[in-house]
Amino acid sequence: MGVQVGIVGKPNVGKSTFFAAATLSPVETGNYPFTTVDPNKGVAHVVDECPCRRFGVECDPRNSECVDGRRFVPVELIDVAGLVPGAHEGRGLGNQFLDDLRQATVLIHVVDAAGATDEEGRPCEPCSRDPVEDVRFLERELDEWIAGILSRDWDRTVKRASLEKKPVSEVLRERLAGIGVSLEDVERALDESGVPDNLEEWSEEDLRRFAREIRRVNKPMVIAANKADVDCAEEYIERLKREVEYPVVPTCAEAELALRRAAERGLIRYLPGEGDFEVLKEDELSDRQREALEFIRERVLERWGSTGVQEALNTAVFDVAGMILVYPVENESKLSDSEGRVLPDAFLVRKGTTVRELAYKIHTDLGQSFNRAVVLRPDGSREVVGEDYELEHGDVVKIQTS
Ligand SMILES: Nc1nc2c(ncn2[C@@H]2O[C@H](COP(=O)(O)OP(=O)(O)OP(=O)(O)O)[C@@H](O)[C@H]2O)c(=O)[nH]1
Ligand SMILES: [Mg+2]
Repeated sequence: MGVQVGIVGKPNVGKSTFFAAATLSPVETGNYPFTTVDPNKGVAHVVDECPCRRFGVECDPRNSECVDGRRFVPVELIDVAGLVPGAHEGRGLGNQFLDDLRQATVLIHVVDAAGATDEEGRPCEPCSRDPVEDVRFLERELDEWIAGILSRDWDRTVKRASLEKKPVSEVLRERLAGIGVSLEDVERALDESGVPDNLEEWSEEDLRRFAREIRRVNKPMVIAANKADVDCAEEYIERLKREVEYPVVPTCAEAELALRRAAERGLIRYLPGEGDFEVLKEDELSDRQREALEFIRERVLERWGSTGVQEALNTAVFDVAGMILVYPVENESKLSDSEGRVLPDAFLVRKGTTVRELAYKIHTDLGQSFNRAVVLRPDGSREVVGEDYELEHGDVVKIQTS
């Protein structure tokens, strides 16, 4: 499965606006197939410099898009139902919210940096609700949810495990398999939480501490401080940056949506992530549209550098989830696949992935018959590497079979 990004937060903070903006195609046509299975699931993109620039070639992508030397690589985005306090006990759309999150690789927690919605997402006096509170509350809900999954039938599980002499990490992984927790996640969380080695000695408090670490390793998070166009946002964003352990990206989802829509209609030239746009059809703009665009330029782009939506996605996938992009090719000199498509695919893999693991991801046969690989450089040099070579972000690599 690919990378799944979950958009979470209390009601009314702008999750659906963020989702709508991020899933509007950033480019004219998508040339890879995708179908929307669910209204709240869609395809968004992370963006990086395309290697075509460094190599001075013209690319012909298949699983992604290249516009002006920027490579747009698809990821799955989920608009999760608004979370209210007590969700883990089933309040609001509680369980649906949590179910939606099970397979998420990383979360974008959208908060209202205008401070104009209370803890349940109801409108309140602007600048009166501290978004740091919302971060704490979401952490608590997630922790309770995970602790709840762990503690179901706890005594029986512990007894059985000790009879069967099953390793602790295996027992815990099985319990948490439904939320996509790996053995590696469990081992890291065991390490970080410092709980007893023997499950029979775990107190209620140990279980919670462990649940908290699982959340930190398995559902890492970036904060999208949304509604950054509103007056008191600046102050709240500073506060968030000081108080929380996650990256904080100021966003204005509404502006991103307006820009992408205008670009889609050919009214402006705008690429997601950029700090400005260019009006293409001045005479087709209504006065209201012109005003809205001016507002976006002054209040959002000039103030924050961009709308932040693209930056939030990139930060989530690259910095927080620790993914990198690599480009496998078959033909070394042309940097193409067997059909002659230049730099056809961008693969999102975890940092630390070896070149052999990449081969397996491309095709089981390729993994099995792997012999060595060649990392190609723009200056024409090539580095022959063995199966344990850990891929680096941006690597263009040819896999050789025996
Ligand atoms: N000022 C401002 N308002 C925004 C921004 N993004 C969204 N909004 C407004 O916030 C309100 C809520 O937006 P939604 O996207 O529906 O919020 P949500 O989080 O999906 O809400 P639920 O689905 O109820 O959980 C709408 O009135 C949006 O227009 C923004 O960047 N700036
Ligand atoms: Mg919504």
